[in-house]
Amino acid sequence: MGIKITDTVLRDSHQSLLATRMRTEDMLPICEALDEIGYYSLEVWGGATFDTCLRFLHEDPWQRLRQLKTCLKKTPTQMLLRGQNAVGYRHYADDVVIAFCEKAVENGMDIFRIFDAVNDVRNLETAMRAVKRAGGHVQGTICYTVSPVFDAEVAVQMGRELVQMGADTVCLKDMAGLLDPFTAGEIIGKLRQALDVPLQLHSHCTSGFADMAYIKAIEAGVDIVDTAISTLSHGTSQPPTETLVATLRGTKWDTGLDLNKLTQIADYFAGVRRKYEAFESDSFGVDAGVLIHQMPGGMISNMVNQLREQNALDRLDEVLAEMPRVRKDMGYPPLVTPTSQIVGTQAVMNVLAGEPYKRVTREVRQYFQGFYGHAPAPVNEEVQHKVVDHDQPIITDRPADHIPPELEKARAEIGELARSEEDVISYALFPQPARDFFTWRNAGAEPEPQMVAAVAAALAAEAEKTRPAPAVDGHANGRSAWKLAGRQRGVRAR
Ligand SMILES: [Mn+2]
Repeated sequence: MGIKITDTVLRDSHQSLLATRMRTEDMLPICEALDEIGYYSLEVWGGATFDTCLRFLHEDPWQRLRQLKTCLKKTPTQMLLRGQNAVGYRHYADDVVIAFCEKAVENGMDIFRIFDAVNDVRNLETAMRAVKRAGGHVQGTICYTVSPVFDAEVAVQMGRELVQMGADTVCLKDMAGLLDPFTAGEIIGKLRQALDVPLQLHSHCTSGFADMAYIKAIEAGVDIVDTAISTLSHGTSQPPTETLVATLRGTKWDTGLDLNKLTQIADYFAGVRRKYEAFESDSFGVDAGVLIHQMPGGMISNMVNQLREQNALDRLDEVLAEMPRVRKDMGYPPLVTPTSQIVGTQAVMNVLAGEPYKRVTREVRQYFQGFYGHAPAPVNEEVQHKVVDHDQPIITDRPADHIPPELEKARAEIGELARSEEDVISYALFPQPARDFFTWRNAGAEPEPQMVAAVAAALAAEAEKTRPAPAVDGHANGRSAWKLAGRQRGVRAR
């Protein structure tokens, strides 16, 4: 059976390489050609793209989806959904998650890759059920992580649960590029034996493993892999589409895709990439450091920013040593948005405060209270006792059962500014960025022209040099005038 390909060029590849800044205007002209390739799917939407549309690009993410769907007549659209976090950074009430999934299907989304940051399947239930009911394809997701409590057996167990819950396909998602080739072969092989549904693999080239891991996974029986068109591949992005197509040509895994057609697409995106050059991350090629510290690239740059803010960059080594201890205390969560930021920030606080958990973030308190779900391993009870207020209960049931409905409250709050149900959902997910966007849109403004943004960025850059701002997504890890200005606008908007 030929290997099927999901191209990430419209989502993860520009999230990884260009700080998620690619605009719809740069996607639409190539959609007809993309539609002719014969991809399994095109990944077009996710948390960071949704957020960036509202926050930085002054674009309506729903409109982007509708426009893409109009041009992609044959190729299924695919998105990444953070389970109960939908496309945001916290657990939302069930009514928001359900409304989001229903409207996403209605606006043209076909395949939903649904994951949870701590691999707690209860956090996937509502989204999976809503997508199924709306007629979408549910891809249940296992987040790959390197830890003493994650292995092929754990992955198989989770895969079985996902299929029982109705997953049409199962994805092994390696968000940090930590999956080495032989482990990939082992896990995919065991999943293949245990599950009857198609298997997909998603990885990143950050450490240099991914191209090799894909081959071992293909030998072990994976059905679909995520690649990026060559001109937006490698680095922290996915392996190049064309190289895999050429590699498999003439074998039993032949993708059947046409290299000449792919070349035209690669040429087009070479031009697009130049347009967003200022957003390019500073790291090129292989980050071998990942092989040692096993942390996602964006996580380290966030910790560096936080230390720089406190004038404590010289303590980075202590923070790097503290991070695994915090992760152990927290029961070895996979390091993916938002857990990567939660663990990283706490490691910084532990070092700077001179005493572990003397100061904790709200997120850490909630995590130890159970509001992110079951950690993969038991949390450190001593730490739990220290950080959770004594009058606060520790919850062990599904976290979203503790969140009252939110949609009607959001509708009342945003009032006339919302023009559609989609607007209400955008507001429920990202209150301030959505309100700012609606206000700006109602003023009759056009999408922010790129050149104006560039000039503003250059002017702001000097003042920005000493002030780090929070990264919007886990992959963006460089510094440039563009990125700083974008973040600065985001910070102001909050
Ligand atoms: Mn990814």
